[in-house]
Amino acid sequence: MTATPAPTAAGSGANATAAFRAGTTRRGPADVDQQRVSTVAHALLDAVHGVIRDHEITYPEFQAAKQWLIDVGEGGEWPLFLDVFVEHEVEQVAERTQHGTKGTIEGPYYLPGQKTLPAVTALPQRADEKGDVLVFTGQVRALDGTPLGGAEVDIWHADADGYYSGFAPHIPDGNLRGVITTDDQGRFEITTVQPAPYQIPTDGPTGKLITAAGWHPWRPAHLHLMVRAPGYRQITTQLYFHGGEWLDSDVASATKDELVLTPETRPDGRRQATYDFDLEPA
Ligand code: MBD
Ligand code: FE
Repeated sequence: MTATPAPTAAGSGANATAAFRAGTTRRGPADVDQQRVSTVAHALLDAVHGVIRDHEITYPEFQAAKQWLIDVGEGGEWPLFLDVFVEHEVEQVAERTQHGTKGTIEGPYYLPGQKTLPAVTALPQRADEKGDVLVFTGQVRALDGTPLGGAEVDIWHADADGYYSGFAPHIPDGNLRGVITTDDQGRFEITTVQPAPYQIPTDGPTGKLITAAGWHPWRPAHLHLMVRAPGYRQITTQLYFHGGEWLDSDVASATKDELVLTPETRPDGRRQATYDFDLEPA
């Protein structure tokens, strides 16, 4: 049987709700001090009230917004919506205190506990995995240049059709995901395939808002990474591709000039890209 891969929102954006719940321990506790809650909740409501006044929101519009909010929750798309339209601002605040390699948003499709792999490796992939071969090399080091052997490069990315394993039912679990340990010089060489741009599922409430507003639903092609070493602050980031479509208009507003790879085509036809990660002390 040849099924055309056509994951619906229920098969991707919605699954991110279960993945988010499972990740509670990884994220640490939020500040729930009463004064903090009161200040932030007031500021948020003030902002909403301001929009209503400034744009003279009508009753039908208010009720349509209420229905849409209900739909996002019932469709399990809060992680998708919030990571696309809000997370970048939280990350910008975090960035104020971060040195070394730039971070960017995690997004909704990280899954912990993937296969551990040696410094020179290929990511788990299907025998007939579609797409151009991409060899991603680099070095993990401290801010002072010390190579960090035994560091972890936790990588995940979409396939050549733009779908993520664990969130699209036709892809085997763990596909194009892995946790690489660097060699004693902090180096790694990961063979994988070039990911495609990612399209926000158009059949769910997030996609419906995007369509209703006449926006586009695309993220440029990207690799997701967490890079960690004991005693250093973990970096969560993404790497993009020079000349890639949507690089200048990411729907998730998560690109940064410092995070763009320029792959070279080797004589054997494979594309090779290099990026070094600089971690600051924890
Ligand atoms: C993605 O692949 C992604 O990286 C983000 C941030 C949001 C939705 C899908
Ligand atoms: Fe992504």
